[in-house]
Amino acid sequence: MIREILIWPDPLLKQEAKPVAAVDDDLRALLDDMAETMYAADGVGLAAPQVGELKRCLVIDTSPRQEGQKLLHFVNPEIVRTEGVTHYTEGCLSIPGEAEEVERAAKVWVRALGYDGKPFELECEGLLAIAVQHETDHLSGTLFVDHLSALKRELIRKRMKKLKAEKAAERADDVKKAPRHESAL
Ligand code: GNR
Ligand code: NI
Repeated sequence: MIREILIWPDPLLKQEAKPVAAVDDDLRALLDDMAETMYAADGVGLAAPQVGELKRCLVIDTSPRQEGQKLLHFVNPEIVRTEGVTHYTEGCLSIPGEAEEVERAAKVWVRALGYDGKPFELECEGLLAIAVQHETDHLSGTLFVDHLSALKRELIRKRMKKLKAEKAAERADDVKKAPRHESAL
């Protein structure tokens, strides 16, 4: 099932996500929804808080832009080592239409539980390293705009508020146009 992606600013996106207690069928259903939602939105990653679930899990698939990659699931991920510095122009599905350069570690080692609940450690470079840092940031309520100057962040906040107002107006309009339910006649 495709879920609705929250648009920043949203109070849920600022919160710290809670550790996952068990990788069970309920969690796997959420991970499946997240992957479906990420692909539908043409993203390379998605963190659970972006669909309103304050759980420490994420999905990443950089294969459209990175060779040899595939869909990866991370439950309770932890970056255990970083190396080097790089700059990357980042976007975020919760901040549509915006992209800004952010400083990140060039290489990261991440430890997590997989889709099967088994622990693994992965060495990440390139876009995958960027995505892991961007997504784990989401789990602590941090978005790429929090790495920008206050001026840039406030400009983007204004544009997002306008976008959200437009979306809300569109929705109200859809309700008006929709044929009435029998019980409402
Ligand atoms: O789809 C996404 N693309 C992207 C590009 C550069 C740096 C980070 C990302 S992650 C983003 C999807 C998203 O918002 N994940 O939280
Ligand atoms: Ni994001």
